[in-house]
Amino acid sequence: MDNKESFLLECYKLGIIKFGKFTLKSGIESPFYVDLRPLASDPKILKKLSSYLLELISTTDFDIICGVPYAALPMATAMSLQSELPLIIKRKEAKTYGTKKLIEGIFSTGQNCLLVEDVITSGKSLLETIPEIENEGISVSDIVVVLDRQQGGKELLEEKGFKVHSLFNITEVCEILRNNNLISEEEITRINDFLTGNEVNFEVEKHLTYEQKLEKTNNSFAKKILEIAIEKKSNLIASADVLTTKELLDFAEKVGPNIVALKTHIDIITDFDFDETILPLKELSKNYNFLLMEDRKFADIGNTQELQFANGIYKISFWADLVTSQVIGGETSLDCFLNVGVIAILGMSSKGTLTNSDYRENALKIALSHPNVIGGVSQNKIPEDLLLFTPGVNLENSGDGKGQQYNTPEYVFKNLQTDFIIVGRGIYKAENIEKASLDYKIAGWNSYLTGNK
Ligand code: S5P
Repeated sequence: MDNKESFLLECYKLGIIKFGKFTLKSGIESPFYVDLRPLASDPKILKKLSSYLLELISTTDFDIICGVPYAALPMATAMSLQSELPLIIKRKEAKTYGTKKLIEGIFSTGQNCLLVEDVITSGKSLLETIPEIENEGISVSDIVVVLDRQQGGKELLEEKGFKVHSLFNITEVCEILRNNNLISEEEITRINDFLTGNEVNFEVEKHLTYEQKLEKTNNSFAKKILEIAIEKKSNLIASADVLTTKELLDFAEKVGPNIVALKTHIDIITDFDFDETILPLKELSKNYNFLLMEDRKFADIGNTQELQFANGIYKISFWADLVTSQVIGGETSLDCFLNVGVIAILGMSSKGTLTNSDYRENALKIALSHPNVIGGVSQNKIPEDLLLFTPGVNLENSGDGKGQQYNTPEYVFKNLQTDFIIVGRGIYKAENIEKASLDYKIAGWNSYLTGNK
């Protein structure tokens, strides 16, 4: 992924572009809406943006810099700080008292001003702004723009003799979002139709609710987790990546009321003892009504997996309601999992994972062909016949320095249409575990409700 692409993805996460049906200032209905103002609230992003914008031009060609109010003001300020081009400020309206100035700051006649704009649409607002600057004896030859909506504005200004340097256009943005599975084909079609002047079909695909999924499934483990979700108004799975039986049981007690399932890596419990660890855990799962999901990620031939599933000290088949399994062993490797809901690992959240789109597609075929598979773990959308479980969720961090990559609950429900979020350190490392689990429960549930409106 090149730097510009990953930069755009960082910006996208701040919610700068939305897809749906939006009425623009002109009254036109647009399938996307861009608002770059949130960029200014993230100083690191604003700094990077400023560097990218400055790369589009040669600063020595200009004497001063000015942002079109308001969205471009912080951008122009950041560019001024970085390039040392002096900033002038253009008011939206002239003051009605005092100096009645429209342009504030220090400038002199004949200076060449670099104009900064966030989004260019028809170009009309720039064509109104430029004469107001030129009236002060300042010349404008170049405009840098973060995003060109490709609605003729750039061409119009270029016809009038201005050089327009844009960092992204909407086609590039869609391409990057498509490569990262963040935009659907329908949304792309709507945008293309909009840009080429064709009629836009705004009908949106509806996602199935938990109730509808419950009605559709025949798998008893899928039914169970959906019933719990509906009853507890939760789609939260807490990952109990702790090291002792005491910690595990304490954790289960604290998060129990807020979760649909507790995910374990049972082989990291240093003092594991079936009676001491599993029996009380099972009791807690009954009392608080949550499932036990053993994240064993089986990855062997069917026969070995069968042995690993039922034997050894962990005897997973005796207590787990759900297990995760890789599908690397191929078609029949999942047949050994009986009386358990299988969650297939289709795509991983870690940086550089080998689960590329080819792998995911083949893994999905295997998952879909097995009635014991209730869903998949993935960072990408999957068909609604399977439940989607998404780890790599954290409200505070974007990574852990060890390859984990995080998204927010809002992001995964909106963009991946996930069904269940899996949260580990966001909860078990929190100072107040009960509160953290409640916060994630609420964030997950609200994001689900928003996505199903
Ligand atoms: O792709 C994956 C699949 C899984 S199951 N990425 C993951 O992080 N997981 C698991 O989810 C991982 O093994 C860990 O138990 C949990 C995420 O923990 P966190 O602390 O990063 O939230």
